[in-house]
Amino acid sequence: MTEIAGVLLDTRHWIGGQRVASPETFPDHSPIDGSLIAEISRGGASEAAAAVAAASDAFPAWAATSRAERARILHAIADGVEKRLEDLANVETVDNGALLRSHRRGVMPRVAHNFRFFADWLLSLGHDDFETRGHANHVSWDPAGPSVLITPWNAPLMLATWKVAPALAAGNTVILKPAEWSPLTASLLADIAHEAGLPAGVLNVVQGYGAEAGAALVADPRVRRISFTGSVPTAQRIAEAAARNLTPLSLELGGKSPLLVFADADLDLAVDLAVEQYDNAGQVCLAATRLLVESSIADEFTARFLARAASLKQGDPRDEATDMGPNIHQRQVDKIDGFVRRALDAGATALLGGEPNADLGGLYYRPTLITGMAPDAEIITEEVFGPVLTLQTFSSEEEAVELANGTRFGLAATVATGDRQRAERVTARLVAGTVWVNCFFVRDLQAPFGGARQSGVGREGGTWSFDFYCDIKNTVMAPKGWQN
Ligand code: TXE
Repeated sequence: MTEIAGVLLDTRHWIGGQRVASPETFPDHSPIDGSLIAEISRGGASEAAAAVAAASDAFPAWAATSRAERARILHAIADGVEKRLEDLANVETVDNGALLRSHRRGVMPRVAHNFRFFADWLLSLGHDDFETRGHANHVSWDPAGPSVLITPWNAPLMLATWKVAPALAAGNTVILKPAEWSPLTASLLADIAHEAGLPAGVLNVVQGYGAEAGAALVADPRVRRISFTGSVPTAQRIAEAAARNLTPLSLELGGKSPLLVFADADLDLAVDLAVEQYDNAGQVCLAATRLLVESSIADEFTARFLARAASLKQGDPRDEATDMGPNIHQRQVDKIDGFVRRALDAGATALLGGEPNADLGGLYYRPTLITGMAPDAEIITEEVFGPVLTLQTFSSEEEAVELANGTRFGLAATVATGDRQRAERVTARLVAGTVWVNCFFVRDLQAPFGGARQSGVGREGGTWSFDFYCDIKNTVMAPKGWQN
């Protein structure tokens, strides 16, 4: 057991209802100060195979468990999350560096809600029955089988439970592989699920590197669903492995989302929306990192934005007064800084930031605003995944839409305008999985979530999650041929 943020944790895998160690471990560092906080079991092919075997063995009984009982256990897991909310929030903050106040008030309550929502959804899920020329036609949602869920480090437990909750509710068994940079709350989730009465083997957690544990899991032919959130190159590798077994997969990938600010917008609101994009130190797939502002208001918008952004307090994410914590890992900071350096070398200007915050140590990147780059510059077209926004101007609605749709991504878009008709015209033309108008990050689990273009394949949320995790079956019974 390891003590982290006052919480005792078991950092071994959780397979078939038991803690299992690997011969080797890997180090887990806190982004707050770079210190080593835990050694984690380093899974590979044999742990992956054992977890898939456990999930396969547990599947028939869990699939046959009544919906009412599955829903009851999911609610019990939500109760456990709420009971251990402080532990989860503290451990997550030390592990991934996101704000403690957000984990306490926003993220962890939503983790519990993920379980409650899908438990209730399961109970409301009907069967479709209709008649076809006298034949009884029936559609059912059958559990698909063992499901591999591979998750990233920017919102570890939140994104993991978006997948775990619907997969379990649907009657599937799960092998969760959390990101190696933030592996800890998955381990606590295994304890909570066990205490809630989830049978052994229904939820398994395999720790390890993507190229080892992750690659072995997605290549296993016994796996019936793969759901992944992460980067495009990793998604391509996973899709290749899935293609060999024709395993259905859902991919939630990166973005380069725009915020379109029209001259008729409420400028205070538009500035608030823009500054909000620095949340979680910019490590949010949905973040509207490209500010597209109508030329006539660009100077005033920029002045107000810079004044607001200057008041952001960067520092220890455990401090209530902090607005922006560190980035996850030195490798990520180097990557962010590389994007910024190359943009500046090519002639762009940093109106704000543009470097790590040397006062706080190398992992804290200053909130940055870049302008003066070509429309096809790397910093406009590639996901930076740090607190780096770009500013471009437009002179017509046509040009705004063209710029907004001008990348290979299509995860989200945000529009600030005071003109309802313009909102309707523009939103209809944006290529994005989610479009917000005069708001940002309003998420309802009933709504579909996912991306167009290279931002993903498939949708998560409500009925879309159930359709993905189930084998949907049509049964047709003739009115003849019966003996009783
Ligand atoms: O992601 P990876 P990384 C983007 C963001 C970021 C970049 C790189 O731009 O800068 O990705 O982040 C597992 N088989 N996003 O390198 O590699 C890995 O262990 C199976 C956007 O951390 O995609 C981890 O659990 N699994 C994003 C998970 O994949 C493999 C969130 C994600 O890691 C694997 C995170 C393999 N071969 C990063 N290789 C979003 N959409 O929100 C790695 N993994």
